[in-house]
Amino acid sequence: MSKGSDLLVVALENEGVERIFGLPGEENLDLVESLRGSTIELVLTRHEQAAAFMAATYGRLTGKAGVCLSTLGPGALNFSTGAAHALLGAMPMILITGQKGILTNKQARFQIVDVVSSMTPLTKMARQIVSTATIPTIVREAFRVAQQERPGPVHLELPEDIAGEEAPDLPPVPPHPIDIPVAHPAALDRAAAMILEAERPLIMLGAAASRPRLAEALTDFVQRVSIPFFNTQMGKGAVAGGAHLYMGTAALSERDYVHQAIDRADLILAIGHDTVEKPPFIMGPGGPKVIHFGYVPATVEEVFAPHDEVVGDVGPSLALLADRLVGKLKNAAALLPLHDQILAHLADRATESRFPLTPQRIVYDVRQVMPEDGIVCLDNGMFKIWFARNYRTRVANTLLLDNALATMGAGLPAAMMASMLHPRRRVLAVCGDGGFMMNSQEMETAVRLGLNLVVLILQDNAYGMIRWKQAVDAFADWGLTFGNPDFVTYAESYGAKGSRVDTADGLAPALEAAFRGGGVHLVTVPVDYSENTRVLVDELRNRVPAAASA
Ligand SMILES: Cc1ncc(C[n+]2csc(CCOP(=O)(O)OP(=O)(O)O)c2C)c(N)n1
Ligand SMILES: [Mg+2]
Repeated sequence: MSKGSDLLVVALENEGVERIFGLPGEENLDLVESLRGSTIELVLTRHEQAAAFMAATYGRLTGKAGVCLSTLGPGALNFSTGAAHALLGAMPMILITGQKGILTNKQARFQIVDVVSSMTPLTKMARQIVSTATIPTIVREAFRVAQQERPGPVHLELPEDIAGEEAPDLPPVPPHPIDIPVAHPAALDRAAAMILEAERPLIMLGAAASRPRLAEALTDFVQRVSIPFFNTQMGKGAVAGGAHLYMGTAALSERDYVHQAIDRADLILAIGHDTVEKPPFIMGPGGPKVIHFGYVPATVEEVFAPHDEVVGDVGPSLALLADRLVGKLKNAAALLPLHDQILAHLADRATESRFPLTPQRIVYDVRQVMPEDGIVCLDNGMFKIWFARNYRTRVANTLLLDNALATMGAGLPAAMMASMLHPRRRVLAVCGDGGFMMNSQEMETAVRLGLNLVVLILQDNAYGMIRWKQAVDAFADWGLTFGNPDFVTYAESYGAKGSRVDTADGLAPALEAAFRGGGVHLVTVPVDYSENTRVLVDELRNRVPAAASA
């Protein structure tokens, strides 16, 4: 005989789960005991939000659902932001929460909130487990739903009496192979005809282009057709070795240098675009035609309404499309002449020796110390726009950012997960002084786990991005500054190392030394955000829209 929690753990092992991230409460103790005798490691965090961000990042980087665990009420509610991050970001994840007994309950309403209802709008599926007999199927179904396109979070609530209830040793349900259908030949023929007719085609790689299983096929497609491409923020790095075809990243919705190419294009092949992202460009009458390529159909928005779509397993579908195009594309390179001039703007001031450092210089220095396969995980703040625009990526999923929920606080947990999955690669978290402090307690977790990880904090003593928007909108500079701990001492108090950059040329050596030293190392650098307005407002405002000058 087993008990409910044993069946759950066997079902998780059956799904290949190796780790669960979380912070248990007394309602989870049967489950914790079942985990003790299992092959699954319990990774304790210091806040449930960080556990959820880690599980989400596991899902994002592997395509397999990451698993996190919390108690009922307060702990479960701390999962909310992580669930939303995974839902909007299409990251497969299973959230398991406890609950008081549902058959008998001697604690009245103590700590009880309706967690399943709170999770319903934040997940693809939210279910309470009401009987041990259903555990094998419900877990299999949870993983199927979480991992199937479009991936996302699934919530399972395990009440403590069901967890502790005796149950027969039911076998888990084995996962069955799933092949996603390839696009219909009629859709491929239609798309091929549109592309062959286009005079100035351009490829856009969106968030779904970064699915781990797509990297090779996408690179292959772009190289076979040789059409220049740009990417959205979350599509960054999806194509390897395409430097000569890369036209930039659309971190703003209009007027940026990359929009010189977008505005001139007459056809955009939007591969894996997900409208959860801040729009990479605004569709309107007279603009380019758009074909959506995706695992799932396009959503239609005020700013995005594709003219055609090719739905199906993206990699194999693109291979079939390339078969129809190769050797017949006369205009593939039409927009390429814009390449050098667009990218030249991004190099502007990248090596300037000003102190505090400009965001351009910080991005440049980070790129110098990160190998091609190094992984940079961004928190949310002003620097995200700079990294998205200026940081060049050559390997899939080497710049992880959240341009969907765009939550602060995920940078450090995401980097911790990346470091656990790729212990031999350099991993850097880049955080503002605001976002870092939202989950800085996880420095303890990172040290306890013995991770190799560098955390770069950009210090402006402010919620800089909001302060910038305040200035752009001509509001008074008010209410958005704060004080900080001494970050070096703060890092040291966790048993991590810390260093402070206090010269313009000090950042790259400090990062290099931190990586060579190993362990968890925090580097703090003051940032000069006056460039935000000089470049992102004044300079771009004066740029003549390409369509007008074409
Ligand atoms: C959880 C959460 N709270 C608030 C916001 C709104 N917000 C976006 S960026 C930002 C400021 C970030 O400050 P910091 O981390 O210091 O980065 P900076 O912009 O100063 O570089 C805020 C408050 C958010 N995205 N997420
Ligand atoms: Mg700040």
